Amino acid sequence: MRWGADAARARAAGHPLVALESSVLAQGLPIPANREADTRMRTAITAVGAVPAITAVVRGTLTVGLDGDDLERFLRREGVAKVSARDLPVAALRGTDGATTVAATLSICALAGLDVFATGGIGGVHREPAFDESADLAELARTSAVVVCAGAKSILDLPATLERIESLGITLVGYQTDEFPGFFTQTTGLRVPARVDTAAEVAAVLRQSRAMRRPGAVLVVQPPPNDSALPAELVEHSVNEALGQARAEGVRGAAVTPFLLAAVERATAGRSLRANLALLEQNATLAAQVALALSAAP
Ligand code: PSU
Ligand code: MN
Repeated sequence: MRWGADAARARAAGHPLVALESSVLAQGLPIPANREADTRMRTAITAVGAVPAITAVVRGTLTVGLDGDDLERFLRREGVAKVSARDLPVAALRGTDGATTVAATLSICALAGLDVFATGGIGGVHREPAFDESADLAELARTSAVVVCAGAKSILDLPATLERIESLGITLVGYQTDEFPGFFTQTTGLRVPARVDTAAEVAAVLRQSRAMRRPGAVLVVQPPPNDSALPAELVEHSVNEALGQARAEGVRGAAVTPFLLAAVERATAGRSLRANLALLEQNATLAAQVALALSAAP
């Protein structure tokens, strides 16, 4: 494992770190919005007083704190593969440049001892075929960390995803909300089992979970910010269009999520992209606050 200079310094000094994934930069968002996402998330975390650490596989080396020329290569997506948790061993063996999904990032968090991770939306159960379930859920079930997100992407089957989160024993809390947000939308009509209102409370939930030796994550969901969230009807319509295109083109496997996100972006004339950037930034801020709360005395 390699630590970037800033991340290594933070770890040595005991400063709070926030892990970030790299798949959202190399696959999830288009160029140049991916660079904007990187800047906004890192700036947000730094503003709170924590240190951002992007995870990645850099030429086969698991990395915490992707930076410099390596980060540039990922932002320009020159030969960068999407890497989930199960892909890590082969990527390491082959010397691959791999952008880490939520699942892969969680594996690296466990190895590196990172407690807090901010992302946009987790993967979940796809609408079709329903057996296409993101490995993000299984890794959430076996990685003890706080994961801040805006729910699961609206391209997924959200009720089914919520059921799987329950089955897998993943602790789920809404941040200042009683609802499971829909990533692009604030409301879904689906309820979360518990609500928390402060970052300190989130930190306390992780401490409880660890005291009980629960193996899994504390998944914190926060709705996208008011001024950029999309109306549910627009998202529903766009997702249906995107699913039709995916079906027509026979898109499968790891390519499905990036394909659907790009199709929704086209169908919403870029509004989904603005929402995506805003919620990534907001999640980064909350994750940094949680990291600070965790590093303070309980
Ligand atoms: N959320 C986004 N953009 C993304 C993803 C999530 O806004 O690109 C990525 C994350 O890395 C997530 C992955 O872990 O999509 C899920 O992919 P899959 O369904 O193939 O597991
Ligand atoms: Mn899949």
